[in-house]
Amino acid sequence: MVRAWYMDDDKEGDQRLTHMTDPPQFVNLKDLEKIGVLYWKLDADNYKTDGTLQKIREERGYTYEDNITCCPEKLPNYEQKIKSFYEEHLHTDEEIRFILDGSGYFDVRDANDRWIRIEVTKGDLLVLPAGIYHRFTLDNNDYIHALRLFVGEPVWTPYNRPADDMQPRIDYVRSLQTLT
Ligand code: KMT
Ligand code: NI
Repeated sequence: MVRAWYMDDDKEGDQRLTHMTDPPQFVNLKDLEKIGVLYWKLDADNYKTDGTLQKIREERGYTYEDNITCCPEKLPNYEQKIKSFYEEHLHTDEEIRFILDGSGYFDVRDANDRWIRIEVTKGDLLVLPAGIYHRFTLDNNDYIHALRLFVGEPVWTPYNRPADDMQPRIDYVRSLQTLT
């Protein structure tokens, strides 16, 4: 089961720590859906043949896929990339990641602009909607291997906050009214 929780206010601390509040305030999948975040648990060892990812791909129009491995040896410009993943940003399209191995945290802003930390591990398929402010960090295991999916030709460009005047942001904020 994927876990998600509200983050504490420690902005200076190590980004790779959990940053849970005391006591923890967990967030469930329904609450994530209300901010447009989608989640599926798949079998990361059999997804190529069991048809589950294929079905989601067809339903959601994901035509592109590639791999990303985040560790110093495999990721070109590792330090710079890790830093930019953790800058608060949005994209003009969905960010879709299927975790094949390792782990990490996707942080997303809720409707009240509070950070929710989503812990992802092997078998988690996470979809962040276009226009949501978010960021990513590795955890203390320092390793994640994921499939990146996309509708059409991939555009990975991050638009760092503030990007409130961008149309995908405007559309996303409007969509919150119907989701919530
Ligand atoms: C991103 O865009 O933040 C990433 O691709 C992070 C690594 S994939 C889990
Ligand atoms: Ni992103």
